[in-house]
Amino acid sequence: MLVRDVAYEVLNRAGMTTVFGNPGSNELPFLAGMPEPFRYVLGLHEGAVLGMADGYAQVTGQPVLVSLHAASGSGNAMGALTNAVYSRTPLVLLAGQQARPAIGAEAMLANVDATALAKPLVGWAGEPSCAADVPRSVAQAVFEARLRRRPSYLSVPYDDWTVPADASSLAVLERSVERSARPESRQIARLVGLVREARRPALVFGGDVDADGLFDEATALAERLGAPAWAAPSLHRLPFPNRHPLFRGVLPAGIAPLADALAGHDLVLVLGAPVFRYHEYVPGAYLPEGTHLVHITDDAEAAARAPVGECVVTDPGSVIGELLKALPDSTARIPRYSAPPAPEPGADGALHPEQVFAALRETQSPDTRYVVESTSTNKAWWRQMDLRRGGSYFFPAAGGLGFGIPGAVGAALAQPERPVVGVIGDGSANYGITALWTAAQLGLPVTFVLLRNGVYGALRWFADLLDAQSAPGTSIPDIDFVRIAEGYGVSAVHANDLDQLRAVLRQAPVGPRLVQVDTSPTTPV
Ligand code: TZD
Repeated sequence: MLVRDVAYEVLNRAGMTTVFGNPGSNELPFLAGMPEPFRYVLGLHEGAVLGMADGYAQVTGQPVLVSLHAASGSGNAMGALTNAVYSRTPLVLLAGQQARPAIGAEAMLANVDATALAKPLVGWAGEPSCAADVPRSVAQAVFEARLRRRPSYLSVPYDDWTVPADASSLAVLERSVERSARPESRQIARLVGLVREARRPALVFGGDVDADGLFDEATALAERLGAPAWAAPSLHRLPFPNRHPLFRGVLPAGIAPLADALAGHDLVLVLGAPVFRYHEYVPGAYLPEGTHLVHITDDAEAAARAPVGECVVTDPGSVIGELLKALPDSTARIPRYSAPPAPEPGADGALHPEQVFAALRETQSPDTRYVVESTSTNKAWWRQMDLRRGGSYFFPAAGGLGFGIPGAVGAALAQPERPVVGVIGDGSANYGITALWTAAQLGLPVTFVLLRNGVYGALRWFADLLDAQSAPGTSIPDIDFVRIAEGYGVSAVHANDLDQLRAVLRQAPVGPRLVQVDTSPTTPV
């Protein structure tokens, strides 16, 4: 056996047989030994490669290998990596390194100081000290990604892969590493006491709740308490049915408005989110007067850096389960799900984004996964959508554009049974556009709804907020996504009115398709 045979066996046993990559010379000796049942998904740019892997891993919940070309490929993936860090996606980035004897003299394609390159984004970065240590290092990268719920980075010199494996390195194949951290009974007792004593408790759920498959449990907890529920700010996955009568929406992402939203609640229980991922800087008190915040997360770093609150670092699912066991049913009657309002009308021959979203709600299966990267349409989106199933909503977790199209492709590849719709702004589309080609090559039945407003709408809104209206570079007229999509092999249509849009959306896609819609400007808040 060669070193690479052992490495592939490590990956195989970890269930990591779908590899996303873009190859270069340093990676060829590894890729040349790829055995059954591995499959290599080629992306044309590393940003798209990483975004596809992120979408895939978020849907499967398992680590995914990303093969990158040395420093340049890693660099191209870096923007997309910021999203994977904040969605806590367990990616393993494997970067091809020059041959060992050529690294020191910095031959072309030497990844100089490779372990520093992806820091501080990755949780762990390594380069094996010798070929014999490669299989163990691959296993370590996988375990690190899974245990930390954060991407890891491994640089491997290409001459290592074809060295005969050291017999002792086979021991790594028998390893398993699991974590189990349940809350202690005294911690549960304190929480139950706090909740029981609270006069007006409120719940805040984060993306981890959806990632951990706790969507229905979160709903059950809110109903049990009869307590209002918010989604944590800067949301990347929806943890709660958005038209549920107890749902109050996504918390605002400024310090002062977030505190205002929670006014009147003596206890706020935050589960599966940082406290908090703010965005626009609006200073103020972190919490309203008289509000006590309890934070439950398995993310020790998020716990340590939070500016406010009492935190228990443990598994949110266990806490929800224990609370459901301990708390009596609420006597409050839960009213019915609310109906969406009539959509806003468009202007100047363009549709309002609300009309587009209403058309999606009316025509798409309730099972649909939406991968959304349309930045000024946030308010319109939540006004019109009715999402009642876990795993229905994905957004770039660090706000780094380039996740939408690739993420939708990865999600569709991971679980073909659930339909996938990418809702993509005309600005956002350009950062991950090459993933259209991968979708076409794989024949994935993804629908991309391309909202063309001709501007970086969210930046116009931000410019108003920051009194920076004279900033250049926020207009992007004259991009024809129908022709671009067709160039990548994706069938595409320009829907000119609502009837045509609805008619197109009613047809089930056979392969990838793009629907370009001209939309009128709106604001995210
Ligand atoms: N580059 C990257 C990689 N990520 C970013 N977030 C930005 C630039 C800045 N940016 C935003 O934060 S929103 C936005 C940009 C350029 C505009 C996106 O335009 P869009 O959507 O057409 O997709 P809207 O609805 O017009 O805002």
